[in-house]
Amino acid sequence: MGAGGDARPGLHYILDFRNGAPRRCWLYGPTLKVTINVDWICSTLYLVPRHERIKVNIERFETMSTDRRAAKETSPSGIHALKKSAELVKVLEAHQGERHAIVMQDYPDPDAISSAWAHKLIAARFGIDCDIIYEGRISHQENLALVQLSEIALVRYSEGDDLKHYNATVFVDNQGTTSALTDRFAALNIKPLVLVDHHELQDRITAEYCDIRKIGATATIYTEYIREGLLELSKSNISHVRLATALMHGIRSETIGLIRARQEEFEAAGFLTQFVDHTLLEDILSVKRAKQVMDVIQEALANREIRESYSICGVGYLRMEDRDSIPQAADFLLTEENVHTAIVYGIILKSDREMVVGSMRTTKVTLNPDEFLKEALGATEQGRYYGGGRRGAGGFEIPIGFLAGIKDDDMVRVKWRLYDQLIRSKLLAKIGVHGPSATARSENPGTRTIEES
Ligand SMILES: [Mn+2]
Repeated sequence: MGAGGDARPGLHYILDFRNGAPRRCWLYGPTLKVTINVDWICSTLYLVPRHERIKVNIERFETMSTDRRAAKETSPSGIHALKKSAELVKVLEAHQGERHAIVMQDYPDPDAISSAWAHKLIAARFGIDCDIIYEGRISHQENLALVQLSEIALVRYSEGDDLKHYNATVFVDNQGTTSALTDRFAALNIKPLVLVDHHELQDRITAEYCDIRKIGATATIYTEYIREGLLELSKSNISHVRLATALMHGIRSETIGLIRARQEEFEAAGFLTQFVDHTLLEDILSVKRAKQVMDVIQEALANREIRESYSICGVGYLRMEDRDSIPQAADFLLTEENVHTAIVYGIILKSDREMVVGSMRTTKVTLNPDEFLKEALGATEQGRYYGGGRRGAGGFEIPIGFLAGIKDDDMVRVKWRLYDQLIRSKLLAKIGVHGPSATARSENPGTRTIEES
């Protein structure tokens, strides 16, 4: 049984019906002579008895699903027509033989890494050669473990690398706002072809194929593509087992170990579990925190300010390698009783560039991190927001232009205090509290890291 890449008009599929609507559609083999078209399927499939499997010859590739959440696609009967994976097939088919760059955010997480990998394997079936590329750094220990244990080939861009040989870009788990590569590719006039993400719509780039959903993880979307036949996983294929493990890790890490998972994530995890290497997953998850991360968490704990159940902390200067300790510190602050939202930020030194980088985590269901950060921190003169997010999490990056590169100790301290107070007051204003709090705070955070760097 083949699927996905072989999906072409004139080939045959089995439709698996549940609740009267087809859930899955995959290639069966050219054995039937019946030719019907997709419109016929759309209009008559509801008459097919439940659980009945029929073989049909589809004139063009089209899949349908009841999983789809997009309200627009819901028919009056509550049955959704699934077109996204079929649409992706068409786009990939039209670009056979090309070379694509799968662009991840500068600090890729398991969701991005696993989704990028899934895309690479899917695209390979269409004769498309993909490199998974990022510009920043993989610093979170779990992510390093994921990449090393799963032997995922990633390309880390360094200044001067040639990007011209790519025909198009693919953005997964980001919409170009969190990757320095976005501008580099734009400058070379290399266009985004595919955009798959679960963050709020960012309006930065558009692509020929877009699938942006408010869902727990991008890995959930790619798992759905796989389930719909774009890649047939096999337990005996080591890279498939690793991919399934990575996707499971991606989904878990985006949903706090499935605690925040909704139906889509459970369905995806349920499907993946048959292929997952549980020992490998345990190895990835059992990685310990680095000392730097512990130090930043300590800093965050010591200096946090709790107002109206928001726990806010600036942790001072950090080396770029330790950037991932910011979200980890935010995760940690969120574990405190009566805290529903944690925001941690610091100044990252990246060669001679500096930026304030922050992470937000929330368990408050009515709080939209994307809106919160956009409203609290605003946008650049070009209208580009400093922050953004998705359900439960957000982040921001504020470049320090003119004030960057100051080496004098006193000035460095003044600069930190300035940014710390500025950001804090903007966040507090958004929360709706003003004035100083009783919480004691350090006047001199983070100088240890600048000495070390
Ligand atoms: Mn994600």
